[in-house]
Amino acid sequence: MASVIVGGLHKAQEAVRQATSKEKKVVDLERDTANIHIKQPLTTDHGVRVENTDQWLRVVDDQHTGPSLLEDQIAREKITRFDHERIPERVVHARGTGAFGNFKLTQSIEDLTYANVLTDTSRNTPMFVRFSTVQGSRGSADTVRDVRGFATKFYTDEGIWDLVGNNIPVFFIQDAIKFPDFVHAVKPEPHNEVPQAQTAHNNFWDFVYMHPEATHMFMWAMSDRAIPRSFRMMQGFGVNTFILVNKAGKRHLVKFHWIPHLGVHSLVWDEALKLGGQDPDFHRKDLMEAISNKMYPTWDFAIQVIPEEKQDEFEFDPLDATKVWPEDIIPLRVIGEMELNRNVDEFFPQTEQVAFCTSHIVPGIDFSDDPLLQGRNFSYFDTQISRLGVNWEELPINRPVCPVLNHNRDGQMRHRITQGTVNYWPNRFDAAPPAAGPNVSQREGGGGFHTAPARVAGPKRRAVSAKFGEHLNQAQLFYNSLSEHEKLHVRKALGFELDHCDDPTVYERIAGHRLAEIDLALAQAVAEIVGATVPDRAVRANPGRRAPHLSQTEFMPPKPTIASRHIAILIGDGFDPVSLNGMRAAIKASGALPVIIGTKRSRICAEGESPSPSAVRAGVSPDHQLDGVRSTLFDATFIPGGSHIKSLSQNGQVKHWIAETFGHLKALGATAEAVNLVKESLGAVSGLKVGSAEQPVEWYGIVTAGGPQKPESFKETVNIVRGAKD
Ligand code: HDD
Repeated sequence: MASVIVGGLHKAQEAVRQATSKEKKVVDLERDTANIHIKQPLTTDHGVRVENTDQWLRVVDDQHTGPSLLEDQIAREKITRFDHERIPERVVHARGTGAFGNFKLTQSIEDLTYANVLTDTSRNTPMFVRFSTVQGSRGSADTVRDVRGFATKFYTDEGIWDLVGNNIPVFFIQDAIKFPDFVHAVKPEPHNEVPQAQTAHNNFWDFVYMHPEATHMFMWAMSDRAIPRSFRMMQGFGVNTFILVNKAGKRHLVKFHWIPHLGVHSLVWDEALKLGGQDPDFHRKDLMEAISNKMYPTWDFAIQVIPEEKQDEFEFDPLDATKVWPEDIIPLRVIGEMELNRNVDEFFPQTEQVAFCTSHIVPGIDFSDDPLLQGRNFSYFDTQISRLGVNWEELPINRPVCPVLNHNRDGQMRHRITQGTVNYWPNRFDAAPPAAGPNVSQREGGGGFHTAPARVAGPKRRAVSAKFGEHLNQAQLFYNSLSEHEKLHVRKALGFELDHCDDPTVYERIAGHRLAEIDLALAQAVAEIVGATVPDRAVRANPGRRAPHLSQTEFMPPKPTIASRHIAILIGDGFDPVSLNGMRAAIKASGALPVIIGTKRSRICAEGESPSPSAVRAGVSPDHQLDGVRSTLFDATFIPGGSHIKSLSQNGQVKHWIAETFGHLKALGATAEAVNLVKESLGAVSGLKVGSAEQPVEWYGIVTAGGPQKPESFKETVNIVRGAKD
C-alpha cells in the first residue's frame, strides 16, 4: 500500500526519495528555486512580458504631465504586491537568522528509542536551524542581552522533528498558561513601547519578582550566556523534558543538548552595547561569513536520561522546566553531531517562513507531562496559522522530505493537488489508510505514530505537584558554580538592569529581597550599586553547593583554537611588509581571518616603497579603513612595526582602538616600533605587559584570574583572553 502512495501521488517526491539522505532537502527545494541572474525577460506574476517597468501609464505630452491611469494593470500589480510584502513578525523570537546543515548520529540509542533518526548511524539527516533573540522586533540588534533561540528542524525520512530550544537550559515559567503574562511583561511597556530588545525595565523585573520560579532563569539571563560572542559558540538546550520509547514500549525521560565544538564564548557588556549600534547584524553576518568561508560550525548532540520509574527520586521534579538536571547526578551521553554548512538562498521564504512546532515529533519520541511543553504543543501550530496561514506546512522550507498524504483539505493558499474522488476515511477504495504501527517497516506500510500506553490518574485541578514549589535551590547552585569573573559580570548586569528601573518598589524588592535569598554578598553589592536598601542578612542560607558544567568556562575546546576568528591588522603608509606578511600567513594558517585596516582604503605603501607605478610593489589594498569599522568587530588586533607608527601615534582613533581592544580583554600584538605605540596608548596600565625578549611579537592584555600571563603562542593568546574576560 505504501509503495502505491509514494509512486502514485507524489511524482516530485520521487527525486527526493532517490537523493542521498544528506541531499534530500537540497533536492526538495530545487523544484521551487529559480535564479534571477539570467537574461530571461521580466514578466508580470501572470507571466506576461513587461515592456516598461519604470513609468506608470499616464496622460502626457512633451510639455504637460497629466494624471496616472488606474487602468495600468502592470503598475497596480507592482504596487499591490509591494503593499502586501510584510507578514506578522513572530510574537517572540522575531529577530533571527538561519542556516542549513546535517545531523549525523554517531551512537545508536536503540536501547532507548526506535526513532530511526536516533538509531540509524548510516543516515545524514538534513536540518534547518534558526537562531534568534527573544524580546526585540525583527529589526532590532543582534548583540542585546537576551536569551537566544536555538530552533532545530530535522527533515527525517519519517517526517519532521522540531526541537525548539534556547541557549539557556531553563525557562522563566513552569506552566504554559503564564506565557502571555510573561511575554507582555518582558516586551516593551504598553504605554510607550519602550524599551526595545532589552529586559532592563520595571515590568520585567516586577514580573520576575512576582514569580519566584523565574529566579533561576533570570540569573542565567544576567550571566554571560545572554551576550554570546557568536551563534556558533553557544550551547543549545531542548529545555523541556521529552520521552523516548524503545521497541519494548519502555519509556525514558530525556533532555537534549547541543555543545559547540568551538567552545562557549561571550562578549563583554560594553562590547555588546557598542556593537548594537556599530553593527546590529553582527551575529547573523558572523554565521553567514563562517559558512561561506567553509568554516562550518559544529555541535555535539547529547542526551540526559532518567528511566521513567526513577522520576520521583530527585529533589526537583524532572518535568519542571525551571530546573536543570545536574550533570553530576545525570551525566551527558554524546550521541551525534550537527554541522551547519549552507546559507539560505533567500531570507524571507526560508528564514522568515520557517516555522517550528514542538508538537512535531517522530515515532519513537513522545511528550512528557512537562506543563510548559504541553502548552507549547498547542501554541506553535496556532501561531503559524496567524503568521503563515493554515497550509503553512506546504511551504518549501517547512515541508518534509518524505511523502505527505492525508484527508486534510482546502484552506487559504492550498498548493497540493490530490487526485481521486474521496477525502475521508474510511472510504470504499481504502485510499490513504492509517499506517500499521512501529513493528511493521515503513516500506511495508508501517511506521505509524504509536503512543506507548502510560497510566494517568488523579483529580482534575489547576495546580502542579508539590516539588514545583521550590524555586531557589538551583538559582543558588548556578551562582555558586560560576567562576569569579562570571559572578562579577552577573553583579554588573543586575546593576545595569536595575539602574533602568525607576520604580523603587521594583529595585528594592529584587536587590533587597530576592537576591538576598540567593547570596548575601551579591544582594549587598547590587543593592549598593542601584541605590536600594542594603540587606544586612541573608534571607536564606547559601550552603555553597556547586555542579559541573554550569559555568561556561568549562566549555573550552579541547585544543585551543583561533579558527574562524577575525584578527585586525592596523596599518598606515610605511608599515613593515615582512612583519605584516608573516603575521597574515600565520593567522591564515591557524584558520582565522586576517582583516587589514588601513588609514584609508586606497592602496597603502609599505616602508621604503616608492609610490611610482613602475616600482616593485609591496603595499596592500586594505579591506577597510579606520573610520569604516571599530575594534569591537574583531577578536584581536596586530600592528606591524615600520615608519607608519610615526603617523599612527598621532592618530587619536588608532590610540582609542588600542585602548578599547585592551579594555575588552582582547589580545593586542605589536612588533618593533609598534610596541611603543601600544605602550603609549595603554598608558597607565603598563603593569599588564606580557611577552619577552625571545618573542619577536609582544602581546598585551593577557589577563587571567591569577594575573598577567605569558602566552605560548598567538592562538593561546586569543584563547586566554576569551576565556578570561573579566
Ligand atoms: Fe517559544 C517561538 C523557544 C516556551 C510560544 N520559542 C520560539 C522560538 C524558540 C522558542 C527558539 C523561535 C522559533 C523560530 O525560530 O521560529 N519557547 C522556547 C523555549 C521555551 C518556550 C525553549 C521553553 C521551554 N514558547 C514557550 C511557551 C509558549 C511559546 C510556554 C506558549 C505557551 N514560542 C511561542 C510562540 C512562538 C515561539 C508564540 C513565536 C513564533 C513561533 O512560535 O513560531 O508560539
